[in-house]
Amino acid sequence: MTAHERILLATTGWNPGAWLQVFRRECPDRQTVTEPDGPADPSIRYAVVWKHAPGSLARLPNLRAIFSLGAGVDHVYLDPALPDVPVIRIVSADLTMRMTEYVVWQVLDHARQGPAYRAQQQQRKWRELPQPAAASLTVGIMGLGVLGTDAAGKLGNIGFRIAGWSRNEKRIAGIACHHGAAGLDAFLGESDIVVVLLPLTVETRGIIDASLVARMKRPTPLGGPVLINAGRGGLQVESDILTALDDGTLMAASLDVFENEPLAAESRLWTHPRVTLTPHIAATSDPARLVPELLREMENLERGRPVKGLVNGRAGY
Ligand code: NDP
Ligand code: OXD
Repeated sequence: MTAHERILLATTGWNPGAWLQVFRRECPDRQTVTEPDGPADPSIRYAVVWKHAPGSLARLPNLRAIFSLGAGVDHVYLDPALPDVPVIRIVSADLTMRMTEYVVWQVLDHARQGPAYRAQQQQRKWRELPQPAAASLTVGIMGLGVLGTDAAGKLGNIGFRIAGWSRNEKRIAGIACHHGAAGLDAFLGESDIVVVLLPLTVETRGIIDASLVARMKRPTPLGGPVLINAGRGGLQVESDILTALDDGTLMAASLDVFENEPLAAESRLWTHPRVTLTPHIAATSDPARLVPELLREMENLERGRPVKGLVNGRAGY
């Protein structure tokens, strides 16, 4: 990339300030801007985006690639006028470790009866609950990609049995792997805690619905199946999850992502006693850690070297 070629930072809902500061520090010889000089600005070489305005990249004549500021790219493909250039997502040890921390935190919280003990504490109730050992619980990971595989490994080290579900067939040591629609029931049937780390695509939208919850394992050592979703809110049907929690089909849920974000103040999920809710923070994208990696990916692209985060546009992830 030459000095007169520029990087466009296009975000909605995220303050671009911190990203801009790091781009300008790490890449002083090229300009990073938040607005192009008109819709057909010839100087824009790369767009780095989080929920960019649909259509805003369509006429940039020299755009070489679009970089997502997250691991997920569903927000990129919302643009019906997306230019036909490579889409590249974040694949980073920093982001991966953050997600693994979240998954291990939530799995251990459910495995150690955290929600029930917090409720007992509110009532000053001293009562010991059944405590299954990690080795007697199976954690099922939906989505055995970069994030799912790492979380699976760390949970396996703690002693949990691990099952996994992916689109394509896989063989991974220590994981009972299932794949495709045909493998879903077997996967659900052996998972005491289901962790969802799927991307949001046309195939996965709304996959966590009443039908899926009804097919989850029961009975389980925790009194019923537990759901943890840190993938995307569009994967879940929130009304079905609430019904399943109310009627006991689902024991408990940890949700980091929601159909509409921020979650509406009137949603019953906020106050449900068996829901643990976080505001889409499972794995935060940290500019200081990720900008140098993004710049390395740009350089790899320019030099014809392998690009870690290259997205399969047809699959949508
Ligand atoms: P990857 O692309 O590496 O992995 C995706 C996995 O999902 C793969 O194993 C893939 O299968 C599987 N998959 C995709 N479609 C299907 C399908 N139709 N049926 C079964 N399995 C399917 O993604 P990452 O692991 O990097 O990230 C996963 C998601 O996590 C992101 O897309 C993003 O939405 C979310 N995320 C959330 C964050 C948060 O803070 N809450 C932060 C970062 C990411 P296969 O291996 O066969 O291709
Ligand atoms: C991501 C996210 O996709 O933060 O990285 O959700």
